[in-house]
Amino acid sequence: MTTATSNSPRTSTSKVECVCCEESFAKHNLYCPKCHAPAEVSSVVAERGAPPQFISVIGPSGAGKTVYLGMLLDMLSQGKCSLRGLPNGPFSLAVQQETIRALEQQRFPEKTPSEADQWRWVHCEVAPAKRPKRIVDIVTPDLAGESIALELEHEETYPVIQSVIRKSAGLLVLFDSAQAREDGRTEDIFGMKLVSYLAKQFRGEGPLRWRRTKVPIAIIYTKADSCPEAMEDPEEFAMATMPGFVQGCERHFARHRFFASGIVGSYAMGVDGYGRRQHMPLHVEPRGIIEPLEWLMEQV
Ligand SMILES: Nc1nc2c(ncn2[C@@H]2O[C@H](COP(=O)(O)OP(=O)(O)OP(=O)(O)O)[C@@H](O)[C@H]2O)c(=O)[nH]1
Ligand SMILES: [Mg+2]
Repeated sequence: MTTATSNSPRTSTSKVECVCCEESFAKHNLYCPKCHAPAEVSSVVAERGAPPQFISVIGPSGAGKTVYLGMLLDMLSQGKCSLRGLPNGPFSLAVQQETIRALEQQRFPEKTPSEADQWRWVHCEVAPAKRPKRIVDIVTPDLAGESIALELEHEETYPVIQSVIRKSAGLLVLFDSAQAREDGRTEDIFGMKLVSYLAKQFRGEGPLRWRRTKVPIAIIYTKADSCPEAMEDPEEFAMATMPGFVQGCERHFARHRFFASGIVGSYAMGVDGYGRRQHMPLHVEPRGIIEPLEWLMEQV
């Protein structure tokens, strides 16, 4: 994709280069001392020797990032769709494993903790089924929505979020469709903050800063299994519920497209151990999961 500029991170016997911020640090560290990305991810990427593409999965807390990413990885690894994917490194299986295990038990995975050292990372080799040699190495952490919100308010609260976004060759931005329908104003404000943050990360300095970035951005309305209007026409849904965000995308992103996804075929209402009402997914029926990534990969 257009903006992934760096080469694959290098390792020497005693040092490794951070896959996110390119800081060189001693191998015995667990995390990059500058941006706190896990050293294991940098080592595995370096061993592959292929330059990775970052695809960031971002959105507010509860947008469905963990569920989407877990389901996407599971579908890629099953090899039944138009894209194929193989995870690299045992750490890459954690998000998929947790999501699928939870869904099998008719529940959803836990909320992602806000501490950066708790985030699960994924390094996955993805290629179109029809062009298996056209491999793209995708790297992404499963970020916590609360941490993204804090980073939008106070830049560099989470240096790793900034590093990952700056390095990204494509973005998957998720919003909860039911939330957008019921409280579009709140989602729109988050969306506008996000667009201006992203625009700043990609714009750079200098006289051409008014130009739109070419980094492709796929906007996904999740949970559209319970919001048919989002599934029917995601772009029109976005304009009706989040007009400020749509304008921001048009102003700053030359390549953006709206999608809708959902993984639930049917669900029941249950009560958890704390007495809280919870959705229980009885039947999993993924829709619209692969298409956004497929579109992003076509922009490479
Ligand atoms: N109906 C339906 N509900 C979903 C779907 N995906 C997620 N949910 C619901 O949304 C909740 C939040 O999903 P997560 O994937 O944990 O959200 P997240 O964006 O990772 O949230 P943080 O970890 O807090 O950033 C889940 O617990 C489910 O209740 C979906 O496809 N359909
Ligand atoms: Mg999560």
